Amino acid sequence: MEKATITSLRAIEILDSRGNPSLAVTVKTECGATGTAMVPSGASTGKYEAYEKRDGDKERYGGKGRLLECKAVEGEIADALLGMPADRQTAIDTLLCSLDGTPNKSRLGAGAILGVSMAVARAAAASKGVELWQYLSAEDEKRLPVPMMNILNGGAHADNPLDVQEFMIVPSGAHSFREGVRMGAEIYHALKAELRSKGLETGVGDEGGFAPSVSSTEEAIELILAAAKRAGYSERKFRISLDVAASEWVTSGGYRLPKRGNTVSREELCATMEVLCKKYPIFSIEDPLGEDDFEGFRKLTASLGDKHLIVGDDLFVTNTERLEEGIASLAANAILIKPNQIGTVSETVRVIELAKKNGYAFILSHRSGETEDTFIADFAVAMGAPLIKTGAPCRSERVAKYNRLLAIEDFLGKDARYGI
Ligand code: 2PG
Ligand code: MG
Repeated sequence: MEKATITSLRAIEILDSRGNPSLAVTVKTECGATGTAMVPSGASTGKYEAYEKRDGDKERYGGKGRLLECKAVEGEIADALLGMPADRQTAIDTLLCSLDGTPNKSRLGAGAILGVSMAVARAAAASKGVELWQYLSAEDEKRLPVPMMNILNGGAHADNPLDVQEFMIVPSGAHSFREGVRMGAEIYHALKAELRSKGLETGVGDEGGFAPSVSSTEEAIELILAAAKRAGYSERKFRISLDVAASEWVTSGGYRLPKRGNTVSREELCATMEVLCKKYPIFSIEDPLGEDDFEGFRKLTASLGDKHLIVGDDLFVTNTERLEEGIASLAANAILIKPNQIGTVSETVRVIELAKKNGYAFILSHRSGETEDTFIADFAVAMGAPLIKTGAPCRSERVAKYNRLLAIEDFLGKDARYGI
């Protein structure tokens, strides 16, 4: 038997950062190497995402248990994978997809499949005695992604009156990842002081950003600008990114802002984005329109795309077919990458390759329901990702990814490149 031959698969139900069940999968190989992976979970999920299978047993975790997925890992999946070499990632991921047999991984569950796929990669790296980012590495140049830190939360991630889901600080003018992290953290703390000085709340939302009782997008941006100033950073040093998560707003008559309650048309929404980009140092806008509105994305990309990233998250759901549709229709110029939207490591790599080939920027991303797993940090470096969004510099499930990247940067020393 080869060193990397898979000898056991184990899955246990664990908790994510919202206290909902997730699962941790552990793969062991012949040489004694192990790899464990934990899967995340979204709140503002796209309707074309791979299917996250929950038990539906109301007696346990209100129906959100993951025992069926754990059973699938230790049963059907283990039967198929035991004896296979863990370092054949593509073959294993293809096998997982065909074993499931559905287009959205709904039979075995995307959590089970992704958990196995990531744990296999980790076990293979361990069996070779290398780090995960080294094992998955697709680029010679070693690049640390620019962090997009979500320091002010709204939408489905907070109970405040803000309809826009995420307000991120992007330390684009930093010279290294660690300097970028420092800038983000300093602005985060200055934002806390700014909120206090205005008598606003400083409790945090699901991704660690503050969730004050403000309702207007402009007011939220002004607070961040004031915080950056308070922290001593000029506008040359940073930019601001938004995730509108507008799929959450779609109604038959246009877009209904769920918290404010008013309905706007696609054209009005586009006009609002154009005004924001004129007025503020906006770097990117994610999901400014709904997940089926390719035409709206095309229009906005035509008007803003030369200076801004228009990012498809729910629009593309890390899916090559949907990205191909976007490329053909000139919709968006960047894609958010979330491995659990598609369900295997190899499929995620394929969509990144497609993005690179077609000049789309790509951003590695966490989910709002996370664990301490740091797979996406290693993956970002391995893929040469220019950007990563993984929440505020607050809450350990967010900070774990930033801390992992700090360690990788330290390891790389002067070989580490940083910048968009
Ligand atoms: C998003 C994500 C992550 P969720 O919309 O980009 O920030 O949120 O995981 O809830 O889909
Ligand atoms: Mg999003």
